[in-house]
Amino acid sequence: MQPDLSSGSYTDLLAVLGPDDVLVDQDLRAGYEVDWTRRYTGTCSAVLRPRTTAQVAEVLRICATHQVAVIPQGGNTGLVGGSVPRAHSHGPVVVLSTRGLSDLGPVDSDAMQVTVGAGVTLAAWRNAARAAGVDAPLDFAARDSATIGGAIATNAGGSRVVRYGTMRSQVVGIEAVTITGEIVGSLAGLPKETVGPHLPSVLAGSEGTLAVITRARLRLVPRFSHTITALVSLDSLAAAVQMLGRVRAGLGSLDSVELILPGAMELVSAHLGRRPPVAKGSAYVMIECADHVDPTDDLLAVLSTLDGPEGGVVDTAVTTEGPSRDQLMEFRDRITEAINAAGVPYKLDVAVPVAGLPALVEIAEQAAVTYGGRLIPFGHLAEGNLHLNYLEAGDPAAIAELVLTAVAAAGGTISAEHGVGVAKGPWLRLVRSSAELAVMAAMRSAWDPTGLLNPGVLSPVSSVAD
Ligand code: FAD
Ligand code: 2HG
Ligand code: ZN
Repeated sequence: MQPDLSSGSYTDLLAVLGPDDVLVDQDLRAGYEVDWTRRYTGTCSAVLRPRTTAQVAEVLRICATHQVAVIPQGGNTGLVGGSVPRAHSHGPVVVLSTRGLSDLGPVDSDAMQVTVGAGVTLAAWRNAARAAGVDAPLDFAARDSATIGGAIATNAGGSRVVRYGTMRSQVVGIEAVTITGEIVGSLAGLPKETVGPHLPSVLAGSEGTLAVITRARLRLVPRFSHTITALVSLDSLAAAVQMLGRVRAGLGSLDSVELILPGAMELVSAHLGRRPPVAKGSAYVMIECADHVDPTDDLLAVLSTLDGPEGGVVDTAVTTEGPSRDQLMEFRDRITEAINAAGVPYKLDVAVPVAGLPALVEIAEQAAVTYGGRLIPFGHLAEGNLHLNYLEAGDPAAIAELVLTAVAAAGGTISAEHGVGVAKGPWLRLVRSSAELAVMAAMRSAWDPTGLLNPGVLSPVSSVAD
């Protein structure tokens, strides 16, 4: 149970937001207090729902004055426990929901940019872009709930990173509010600006520990009229890695290269009640190409070079736009949903240089055998990014220690796109030296000297049980 807000802070917050946007009743707070996976939960003293940047500034000023900890929350689809209250904390804590910051500006077709509120969803960003004949460069399955602020704060990735990079690369301007209520940043949208550290880059991946992001100026990309999707089954993961080089070199229209390993394919097939349209393999790769001219022949030409025992291709299914493509894509898009339907997962989101993927999957399987759990592996092949989900994990900390140590030894990262949150804190030491951790801590205290913004997140002392 969290301590109540002091009467002074409560009265001040009510004066800024009004009673409908200061939620203290347990029933109203409940949905903000548990994460999407149901693994991370805690209680807060109140949920605050500002609708403007000025309100965010006022709210943060009040929290700083009364020493109230603040957990920024967007769509609450984060997978590392960073957007919900901790089970244990000292002093009052509020969740600051940014969903009310939902202004969507006009698409600037000349600059190929748009300014959006932090609470705008990825789907709304994409729909606005498409209505203007262009597109959003980032996409993933949580698109209807995940927000722009959350995507920047986690430096989210998704399926189009091979073509356009992570969220960090999409932000050409940012507005944010510091814990003392100062509004910082610029929304001018200058793709080139070299005047010291680049604020959008500083805040990308900061997970709500430096400032609350309120608006962003985002890059847009061409909307292609032709899309083709292929699902390829292969006889080994090594063959999938080998295929990656060929498709990257041979396909200028390459939009995504996603990986599904058999444990994940079996689970999602059962969840969808449909078998995949290709023969069984030891690895499945979903390739998407998009272009202004039909890329089908290019894709088929590259795939034909992989036929035969050397290429390791077992079977291929190809589809263009329409219901059959949507159905094919569900085998990748709905894996996370299928996992959640089967239980409360323990998730590791890691990346290694692509050649190290087969060895890593073996270690991940070994961890399941040794410490208990059913491994559901899939991910983003081009970035060597594996999502290792463990259902009924016996000893999550031991699984993490084994897998993350191997990841670090292979030159990889303990978080590719989901962030550190409270889930990965104890393993930061594997990929950041003490000098680097000291610089991170100094930077954090420069922004937030009394440690009120998202305490416990991105911290080497947080733990899985937090
Ligand atoms: P939240 O979950 O609310 O918050 C995430 C973190 O950002 C927290 O630390 C929070 O404090 C901070 N934060 C949120 N808003 C702000 C703000 N305005 N200012 C400062 N800090 C803030 N992620 C990927 O990268 N790639 C994927 O392919 C992907 N697929 C997913 C599929 C599903 C089905 C689900 C449920 C999740 C998936 N995710 C994926 C994870 C998640 O959607 C992303 O991390 C997303 O960026 C989180 O956005 P959010 O608005 O839900 O943020
Ligand atoms: C994806 O790539 C997401 O689908 C979610 O990053 C990964 O559920 C997961 O582990
Ligand atoms: Zn992912």
